[in-house]
Amino acid sequence: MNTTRAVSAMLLAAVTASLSSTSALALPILGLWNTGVDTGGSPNPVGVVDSHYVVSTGGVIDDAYTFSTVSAATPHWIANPTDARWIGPSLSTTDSSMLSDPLETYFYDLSFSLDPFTSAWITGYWASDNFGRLLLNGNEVASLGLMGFKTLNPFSITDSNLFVGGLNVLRFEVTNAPGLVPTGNPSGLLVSGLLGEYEPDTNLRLEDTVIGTDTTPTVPDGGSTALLLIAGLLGVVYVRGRRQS
Ligand SMILES: [Ca+2]
Repeated sequence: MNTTRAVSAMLLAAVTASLSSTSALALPILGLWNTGVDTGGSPNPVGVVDSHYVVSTGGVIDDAYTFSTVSAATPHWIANPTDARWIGPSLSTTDSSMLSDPLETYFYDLSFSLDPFTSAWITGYWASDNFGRLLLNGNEVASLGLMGFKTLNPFSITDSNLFVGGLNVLRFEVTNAPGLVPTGNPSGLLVSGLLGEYEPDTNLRLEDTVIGTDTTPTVPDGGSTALLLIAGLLGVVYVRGRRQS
């Protein structure tokens, strides 16, 4: 591709981006994985270590294993849905009713990145054994009680101010409470139907990538911005063409 054709392609991309900036264009937030799934999003077999959530307790990184909810160890947990699996700090591939986890708070962190955006939101369902707190970038957005394991509970994060450009951390904080009966007392987390979208800040992208060093604040104006870009890029095409000719 010669220089003129390359600049023409840039021109087309700039116009397309400018036109799209005047309407809502929602893109999926990548990296929002349900618990207990593989790299393709399919549920893992029992005992497999979750590869998406970074789990820690007491500042120490731990593994979170995939659970079966037909085990005698977890008879009170809501059944695994089709798109996710319970995960927890203990490996449980046997039908033991005495599985117990320490009375600790377990942090399940899921990280994702966002380009510059104008709005963003996340929805999903979760269950926890026992108490649960859900935080986005350190801000609590939902919580579950002692019996948080009995149902899949919906949540939504719609306050765009809680999201940041760059790295975001969605933290599921699960605290195992003392057991009520003298049997096992497991802890675990289930996240299902996790989805998110964001509307990219196309004006910011255009100014950053095309105009470059101009940091003067501008009032968003799709029409005049497009005309300035077209005029500027056509000038580049003309100058390049003159040099080549
Ligand atoms: Ca428990």
